[in-house]
This record gives sequence, C-alpha cells and structure tokens, in this order.
Amino acid sequence: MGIVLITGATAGFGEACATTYAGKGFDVIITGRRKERLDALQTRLTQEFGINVLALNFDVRKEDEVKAVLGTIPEEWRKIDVLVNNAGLAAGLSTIDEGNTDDWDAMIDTNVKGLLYVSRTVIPWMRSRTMGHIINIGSTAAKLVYAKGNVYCATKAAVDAISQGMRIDLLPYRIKVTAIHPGAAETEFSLVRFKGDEDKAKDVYKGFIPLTAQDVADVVYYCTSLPPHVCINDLVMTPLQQANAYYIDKK
Ligand code: NDP
Ligand code: 8X3
Repeated sequence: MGIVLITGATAGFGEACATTYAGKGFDVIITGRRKERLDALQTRLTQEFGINVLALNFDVRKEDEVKAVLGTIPEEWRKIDVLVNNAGLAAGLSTIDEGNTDDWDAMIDTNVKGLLYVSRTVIPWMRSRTMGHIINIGSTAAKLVYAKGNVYCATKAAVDAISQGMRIDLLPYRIKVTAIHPGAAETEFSLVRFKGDEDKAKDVYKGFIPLTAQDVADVVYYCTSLPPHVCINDLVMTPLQQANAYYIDKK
C-alpha cells in the first residue's frame, strides 16, 4: 500500500491515524516523545495488522533530534507516500498581556518550527520520487481567532500559510498538500492546554458532541485516498454544533 509517517502518534489524532492507515495495509512510521506509548503502539499495530512499524522517539522542536533520528532512517523507509504533520499543542489560555512566554515558545516551536523541521527532512525524499502527499493539521483556530487564543491561533494561521506556500513550491514535483482544520475534538488536547486539570479539560466538551480522533483520522485517510489527479487543498471540519472556532451552540 505504501508508507505513512505520522508525527505525534502517541495520542489523539495521530494515534487514530496510525491505526487507520495500518488497518488499510500501510507500513507506518510513528513518532512522539513518550517512548513507552510509542513502543506499545508499535507492538499493537504489528500484532493487529501484520504491517511494519518504525517507531521514532524524538522531539519535533529540536532540529538536531529531527535530523539525527528521522534524517537517518534506513533507505527503504524513506519512500514515504504520506506525511501527516500532526504533532502539536495548545499551552494555556490567557490574554496577551498575561501570557506565559514559555507557553508561547512551546506552541511556536512545536506547531510551526517542528512542522517545518520534519517537512524539510521528508520533502527531498518525496521530491526525488516526484510523488507524495503532505497533510498539515491546522485548526478552526487558523481561520478565526478566539478570545485568549492569540498565540495558539497564530501558530495555526501559520500552518495555513505554510500549507499554501508548500502547495505552490511542491507543485512541480506533483506533491499534494492538504491542510485539514478540525474544530473541537475530545483528545488529550485540553488536558495538555490546562496542564493536567481534568475538570477544566472535561468542561470544554460539555453541552455538545465533539469530534472524535477517529472522525479526524477518517477524513485524513479520505483525503489521501482520492485519485492521483485530485487534491483537496483546504478542509474545515467541525462537530455539528460548532460553526467556527468562536461559536459553539452548547445545550
Ligand atoms: P493530543 O494531545 O491528544 O496529541 C498530541 C500529539 O502531539 C501527541 O502524540 C504528542 O506526543 C505530540 N506532540 C506534542 N508535542 C510534541 C513534540 N514537541 N514533539 C513530538 N511530538 C509532540 O492532541 P490532538 O490529537 O488533539 O492534537 C493533534 C493536533 O491537532 C495538534 O496539532 C492540535 O493542535 C491539532 N488540533 C486539535 C484539535 C482538538 O480539538 N483536539 C482541533 C484542531 C486541531 P508526545 O507528548 O508523546 O510527544
Ligand atoms: C483546537 C480547537 O477550538 O480549542 O485547535 O482552538 S480550539
């Protein structure tokens, strides 16, 4: 079937994508910082689907780690058909005058620079084969800024802009670029944003039916399963009760 590389596969969308692609017969490269989770996922996918799994433990924020770990994978694994740039986070939720600068660094370094480092490593491999598909996970937050979302929204707007730039630059090499912008999905996202506060995290999803990680994985897979001459460039998906990043009809 091919090879798919998914960043941030230890939870949420990334884990669901890894399982979905493995279920379709793809060999998968899974990445993340939490090694135990990566190892457990590698074992599960191998046993359940009989596919090959390469687990790469690195932090996308660290360019030297990206180069040393991802940049040196064996030749046979470099024939990556699909790259899902998914690793990312929101850290905190506060007005700009009270923002925590460490949170800003974490979001900018992960959501923007990490995506760039990984892409910079993989794209030449795709270019040499004149094929490939890059899925960048943006957010409804890329399209509309919400109160206290400032820097997180800015990082996702950057993902939107980078996706447009990639699409122009990579057109000559017939590499597809799709930005997928999900709305509210119940994963570990809010637990991370609120630094482990489970009550605050649960509150985010009260009063409406959020997306699941599997909903997003299904759409990611769909975008990569279209005929070679068709590319979905930009896709926004939300729960039925959500109109945009700002407005959710909670009842
Ligand atoms: P989760 O917190 O459930 O998963 C995030 C994944 O990203 C984890 O596997 C985590 O792995 C990985 N990750 C985070 N930081 C790093 C890092 N520095 N290096 C490597 N991997 C990292 O969140 P989601 O699945 O919900 O989020 C996935 C993406 O979707 C993010 O980009 C997020 O911004 C975006 N998104 C989420 C929405 C939602 O409502 N949930 C909606 C729209 C977009 P580990 O900690 O092991 O490194
Ligand atoms: C994640 C969804 O609405 O919290 O990107 O920004 S939201």
